[in-house]
Amino acid sequence: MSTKIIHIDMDCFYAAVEIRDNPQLIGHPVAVGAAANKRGVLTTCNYEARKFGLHSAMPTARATKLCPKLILLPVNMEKYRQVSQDIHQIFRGYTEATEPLSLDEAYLDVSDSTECQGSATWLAQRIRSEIKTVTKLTASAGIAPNKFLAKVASDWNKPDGQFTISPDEVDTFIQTLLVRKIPGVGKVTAQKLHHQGIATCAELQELSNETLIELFGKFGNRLYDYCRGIDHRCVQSSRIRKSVSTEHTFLHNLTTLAQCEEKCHTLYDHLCRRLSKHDDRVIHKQFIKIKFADFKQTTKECVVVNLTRDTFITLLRDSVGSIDKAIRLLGVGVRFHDPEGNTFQQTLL
Ligand code: TTP
Ligand code: MG
Repeated sequence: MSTKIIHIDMDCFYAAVEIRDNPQLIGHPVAVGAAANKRGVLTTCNYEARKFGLHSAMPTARATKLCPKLILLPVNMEKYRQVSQDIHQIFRGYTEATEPLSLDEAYLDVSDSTECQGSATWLAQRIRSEIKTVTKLTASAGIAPNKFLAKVASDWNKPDGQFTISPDEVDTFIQTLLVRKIPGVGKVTAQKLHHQGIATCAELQELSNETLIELFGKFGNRLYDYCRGIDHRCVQSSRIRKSVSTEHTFLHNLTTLAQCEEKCHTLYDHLCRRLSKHDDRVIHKQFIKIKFADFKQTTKECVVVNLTRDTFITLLRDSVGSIDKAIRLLGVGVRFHDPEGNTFQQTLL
């Protein structure tokens, strides 16, 4: 199965939060940062302000010269942290394989996801739409076979857009990609390359690994791979996996218990296949997740000793009863004993 990575990044994050909370700012150039008289810089600015050439880290004094009508707001980290928690929670609702990069950005490995019929492009759309519903803010996404390309792609249709690079498009895409678009290539590296007459990845491919290492040290190795569209880095979730689950959104809503039970069996088989990768873990609970046609969601779980198919059927029956609302999504999963918590319990016993 091919690797599918989504990189999600909020649009002009701090500024967007401020504008959301004060709609009078809509349509005006807005920046968040420290005042010019404190020799401050902008942390970010909205897209209206970017039209004047403003950007993150620009001294506020210069920014107000370029854009005299700029509305400058102070940084309010508490607020951004709150929104950040919300979006990272949304990401984890789709996969535990999420790697937060900053308050407003993360990588998601969705290779195993069966949602959206396995389409990472649709999944990214759904995640962005959920972000919009929950936070009233927009995000952009890149979908690609590795982290490097996903990150490049999330910038492609910013703001409020997304871009997919499928595995068979990588070679063509990379040829014309400008080296300065490669994450980690700043002004200095880009200039060094320009002096060698190199502006695109196709041109960068002409340099040997040795030459690149000579020029850029360890980063040279990375560049050698990146300009070929290669990146073997895994999405590194810092969390210990707490659960494994699988779910499916149906093309046609389910309206009878019999239909749900049948789908439950298929999901169970898929779950067992996924669990084979985690046979060192002890299962603590089984749960079922149900999303109704009106997008309301419910989960029901119970403590178990052994994983059984019948437990899911019981949970299903308990949750939906006689089904008075059509069902658009069903999911089944297990929660593991926390390996450390487990040891603690054993010593207590
Ligand atoms: P970014 O995602 O780099 O920028 P952004 O979200 O403002 O804009 P874009 O639409 O291009 O993604 O950074 C996220 C937030 O981090 C940003 O809103 C403010 C903060 N930040 C700083 O404080 N200093 C910086 O130098 C940068 C780049 C960002
Ligand atoms: Mg951003």
